Amino acid sequence: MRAPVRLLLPLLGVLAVLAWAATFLLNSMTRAWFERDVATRSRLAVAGARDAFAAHLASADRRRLGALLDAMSRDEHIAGAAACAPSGATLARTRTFPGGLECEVLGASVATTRDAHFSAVRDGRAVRVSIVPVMDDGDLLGRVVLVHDMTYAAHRDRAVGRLTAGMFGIVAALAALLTYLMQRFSWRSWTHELRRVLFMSRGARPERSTRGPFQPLLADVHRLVAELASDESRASSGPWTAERLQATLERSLHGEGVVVLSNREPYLHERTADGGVKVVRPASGLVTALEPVMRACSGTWIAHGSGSADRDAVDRDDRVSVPPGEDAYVLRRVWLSPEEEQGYYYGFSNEGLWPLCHAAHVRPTFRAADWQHYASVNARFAEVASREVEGSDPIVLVQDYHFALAPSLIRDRLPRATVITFWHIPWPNAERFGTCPFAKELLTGMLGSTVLGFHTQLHCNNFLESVERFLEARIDRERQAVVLGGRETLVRSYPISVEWPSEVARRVAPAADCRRSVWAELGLARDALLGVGVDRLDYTKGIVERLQAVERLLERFPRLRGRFTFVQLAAPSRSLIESYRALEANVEALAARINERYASGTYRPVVLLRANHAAEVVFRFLRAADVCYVSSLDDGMNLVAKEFVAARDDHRGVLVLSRFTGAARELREALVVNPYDLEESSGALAAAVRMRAEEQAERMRAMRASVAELNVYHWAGRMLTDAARVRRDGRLSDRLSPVLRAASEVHG
Ligand code: ADQ
Repeated sequence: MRAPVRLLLPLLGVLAVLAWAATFLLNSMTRAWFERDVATRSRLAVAGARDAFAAHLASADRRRLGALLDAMSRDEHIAGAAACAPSGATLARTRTFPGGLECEVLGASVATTRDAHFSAVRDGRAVRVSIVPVMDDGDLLGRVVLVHDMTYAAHRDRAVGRLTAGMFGIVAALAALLTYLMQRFSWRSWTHELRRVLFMSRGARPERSTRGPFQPLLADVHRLVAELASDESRASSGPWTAERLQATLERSLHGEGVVVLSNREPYLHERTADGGVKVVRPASGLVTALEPVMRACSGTWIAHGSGSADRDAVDRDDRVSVPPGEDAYVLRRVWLSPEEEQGYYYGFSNEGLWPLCHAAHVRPTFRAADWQHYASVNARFAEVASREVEGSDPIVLVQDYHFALAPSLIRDRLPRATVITFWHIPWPNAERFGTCPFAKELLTGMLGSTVLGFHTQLHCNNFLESVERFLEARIDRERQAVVLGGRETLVRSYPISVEWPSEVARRVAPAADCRRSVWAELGLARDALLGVGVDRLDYTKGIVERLQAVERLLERFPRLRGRFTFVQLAAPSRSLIESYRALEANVEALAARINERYASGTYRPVVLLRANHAAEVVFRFLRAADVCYVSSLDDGMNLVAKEFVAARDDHRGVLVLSRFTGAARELREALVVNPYDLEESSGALAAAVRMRAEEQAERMRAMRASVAELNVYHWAGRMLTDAARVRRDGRLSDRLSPVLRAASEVHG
């Protein structure tokens, strides 16, 4: 055997031992992090609902304890939860609570007043059990048992194992390559090369200034392992805030500013009657959600300039810094001709895609001419986006159904871009989607994205089903990804939300003051009861059904006549479209009919305030209300429901919420109704105005805890973190492929 080959075998042995040791070490470290994280999260979860637990444990109220535990175990990592009496008896537990861990069985572990944590295996799954006592002035009221599903930790362990094995493979390949080089060169130069590679991979300086061909690769692997570890620890470190989002962007995405693409702009400059200019925030869920994210991340927001004074406000490059006075990011306006706006916005987007995606009984209209405009406007925005970015691998956030084609157009121009697309409205089932003559083009366009997000898993499933039906693409259900033409798109659910803590809520007066001023403004009697609705005038929002429920309420409960008033804040929307004009007329006629039936003296049961109100006005009404009714017939999420919760820091007010909203999946403590069922919805309104203050507070606390945790920074943070992971994997394989190619060429 020649000397180099003789040396190679022991070297491979040493590398194998090193790889095993590294895997073992990394696994022990990450395992310890996960366990610490689980303990902290358990303590925080119980502390967050401490008051409610204390009350229900004290009264041994099994039903309410059950509801609280159900709310807690909505966290995807919690496999089950139980509440134990101080005696060790089980008071309540979730349906999914694994057998064999009941309070009676835990026995000795629950004997102290300190929290305890241990690992176990249940039903073949690794779990971590946390037992957290609930104390009151030194007295033990009971304990909460949380069983965490640790399968994800096992996945991470395997990932670390794979990464280490990958490193071993790479180093082994390098060793083989070096063997070959040694055959060609001298023993001395071989050992020199080996020393250089190994030393440099550990960060030591090379003997000479030349960089070995493998040094950047090994340095990358080291950096990626470090990033993986730091990402994991960050991912589980406390609530999402603007600061944490910024930090994620900086560390995981190296501080690259993001470029956002949307139709609606966050600020419009509008000319006023007296010749001045005012800045307006449009009534749009997309803007509500994305604006605080952009303030945190900075970058450029590209949107259609639709305000009457928009052109006067921009510089030579059609840019203006916003928010006015704060200059946190740049708004880049794109101008459209009236024909383009008609075809792309009113036509294909809002007469085609909007009714196609919402089950609200308005027939979609697809015109070939509208499609042409839609395609050309998408191409224009994609071109502007590729000019606005910095570098060749930017992060572009494409927003909503106006830009289904943009992701692949951006990818054609910038193959290394990370394109995150979010679809803010529902995705219909494949059958329904197939009625669109441009189904294939839309799907192919969207699959230019790196990450594609919807509000709910149901919408993701519908999308995957549509891809399966209409495209020749591979669907990887385990990774929730689609592979088309060798490119992968992750398809995940990211439930959108509002900023928390809410800046607007901070600026608005306390609830009692809001109530006083709204009462005065509407001329309400002292004992009046107030219901509120806030929407764009859109047929998907169920405003007709809402007013019908108010009418039915007054029919069924005569004592509420003269007392119950429903105020509807309604922003005119898409008024150039016939179905929207018909809706406005319907809503007005219905309000007039109810008022005619039940008005008396100064009392009017329905008040319509038709305007795009300032956010502070919206919050003032939400804070003043006894009940907020969100009655959408189909709604991706619905942010008004979450704004109502954010506004109610007084823990009062009841949310009546349509079960056809994405929000109903999170806000379980709302009174959830079918808005088509007027008996059910009017009954829920009656129950809402009669609800005891303690029950209101209890429900509101639970909803506030949920919105606080799953806030808009959580939404954006999860998407960016997923994108960062894909980006990192891509960079690693970019770095690996030339080296592996070189190695195989050398061997070949
Ligand atoms: P939208 O259909 O616009 O959003 P929504 O989520 O309810 O609906 O948000 C509306 C926003 O506009 C809220 O911030 C609300 O306060 C504001 N608004 C409504 N009426 C107003 C009025 N009269 N005056 C002033 N402001 C008003 C789309 C999808 C939703 C999804 C969001 C975000 O249809 O399902 O929740 O995007 O993804």
